[in-house]
Amino acid sequence: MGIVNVTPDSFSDSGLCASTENALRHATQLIEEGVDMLDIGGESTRPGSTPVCVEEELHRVLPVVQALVNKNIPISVDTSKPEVMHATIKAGAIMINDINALQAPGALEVVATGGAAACIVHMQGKPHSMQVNPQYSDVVSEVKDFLQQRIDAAQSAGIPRERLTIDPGFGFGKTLEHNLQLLRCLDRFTDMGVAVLVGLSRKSMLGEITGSKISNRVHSSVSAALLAATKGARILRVHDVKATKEALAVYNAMIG
Ligand code: 7PJ
Repeated sequence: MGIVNVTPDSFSDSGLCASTENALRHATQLIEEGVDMLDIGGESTRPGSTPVCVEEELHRVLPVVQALVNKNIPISVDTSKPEVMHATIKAGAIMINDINALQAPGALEVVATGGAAACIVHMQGKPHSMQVNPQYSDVVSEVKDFLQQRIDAAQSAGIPRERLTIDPGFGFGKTLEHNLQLLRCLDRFTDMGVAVLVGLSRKSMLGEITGSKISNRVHSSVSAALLAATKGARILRVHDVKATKEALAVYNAMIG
């Protein structure tokens, strides 16, 4: 899954994809690199970020989705807002990627009636303050319990299990040690009977390990993505599509 940010204050592109045109150019490049799916996001969720209103988010995301649906590439939309989910599913998006795990009133129903797939992400707290002092007594069990509750809620709302994906939410209200425990125990999530999606690309936990700033996190991102794949992750949310695909090609060749 290749990341396309349409946010002026986006986490890694710093405004590079601020316009529809730039976002489309970036999406086209990822398609050329062999991406399997694109994740379009109009609201930055980096630690400390502030939310945008529905109108602004739709203004950023919808034209990009509309332009990409004809390109024969599956489109996911990174949003927590039911209005944005509704409009983008109508425009042809096949998946909703929600760091708020479809907890907004109406979100489950919009995804269920729209026939879309969904990624349910764990987050402790909210983006503006989630990294202040994250605490767990047992991070793996707590994240797992939350995701199981959301799987149950989604199924009750009429979203079939086959359309669900779960994500432990690396960096979303977690210290480096929490993130490492989750990665170490990723097989406990792949055991839950729902595909696991992992987003580690260029995240600050990689910078904490290597000391590299965000523009120099390609190698650590590819390593982390590969480790997640070996532990059973089925979808990797990445910035560096070509590099990640090559790492996966080596792994796949090895395991035959
Ligand atoms: C994730 C995400 C992630 C899923 C972001 C960033 C921050 N969606 N959206 N998983 N991260 N499913 O890319 O660093 O980890 S935004």
